[in-house]
Amino acid sequence: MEQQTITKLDIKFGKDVYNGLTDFPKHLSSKYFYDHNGDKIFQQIMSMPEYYLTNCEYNILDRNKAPITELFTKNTNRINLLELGAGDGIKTKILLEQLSGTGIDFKYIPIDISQNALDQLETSLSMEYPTINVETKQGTYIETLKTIRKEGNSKNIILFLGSNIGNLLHDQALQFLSELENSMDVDDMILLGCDQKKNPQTILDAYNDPTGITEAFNKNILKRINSELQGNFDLDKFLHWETYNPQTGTAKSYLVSKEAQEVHIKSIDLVVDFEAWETIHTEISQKYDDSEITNLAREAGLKVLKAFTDSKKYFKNYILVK
Ligand code: AVJ
Repeated sequence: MEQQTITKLDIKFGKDVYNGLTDFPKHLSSKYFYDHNGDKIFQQIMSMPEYYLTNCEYNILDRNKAPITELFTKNTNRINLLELGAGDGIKTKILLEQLSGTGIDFKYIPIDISQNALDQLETSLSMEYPTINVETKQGTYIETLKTIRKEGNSKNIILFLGSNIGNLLHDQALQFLSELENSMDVDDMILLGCDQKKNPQTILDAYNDPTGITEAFNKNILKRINSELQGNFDLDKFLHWETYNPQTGTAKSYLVSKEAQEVHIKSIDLVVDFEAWETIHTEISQKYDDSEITNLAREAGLKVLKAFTDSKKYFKNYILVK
């Protein structure tokens, strides 16, 4: 067998898995869904009819690209478009194309933890929009943001789309927005995509598709533990379970052990015992309303300048400023 090099990331993954599976109740972080396989499954999720989020945001950006980019380019002749967790960039391309038409001097700076995702994005952009100035940055969001120096009167626009903020607990979201605020000058802006509270059934359906794509996504974390940490999870012995609490707006994903079982994870030297029907909590997907976003922004030292939504008010994109 090929010699595997152990990277800093493997060590962090191992530690987090160890801590999560020895805690009570057990948990694992959704940030570990996204390896090459997880990225592919997430692409499938985005094209499922039940997963309304991507389409809604696409339509919001497409219908409002003129006023949005007008706000971006106000009082400046040069902008940096910084995107946190760029993914495939399909939604961002709407804004890039619109900005190209304005003749403003701009640079697109996608920031992602995955070099692979950035390489793919760079290739597709260079084919579709060869004249756009792109500079990819590999790293974690806040640390990378801090390294970006502005020149002259350039303005930073931070894109945080897709309701990715929903994966954070309230305190983490607040901390995150405060750190963004800290990196901003007066004219800088955030374009934040937030999934909204709605009929609870619509939300449950988005995270509970009958074809099992979301189940495979959730279980990908077990698959990664098996391949990267020498675990022996039997994926068929767990089921995917989704809950939504309409009072708090929190959707939660779990993996539920169908029977009492013992799992070995060799590289972190761990034996994990599961009772029958014991859970591993894997993800939260927070849903918001306007007053929650207004309060969250205010607590972080920001204010809502404008909000854009779709006809059903399923999803909103907020412009936040200092
Ligand atoms: C990428 C975090 C926005 O929470 O809706 C999709 C991930 N999880 N289906 C979400 C996800 C299950 C998604 N985000």
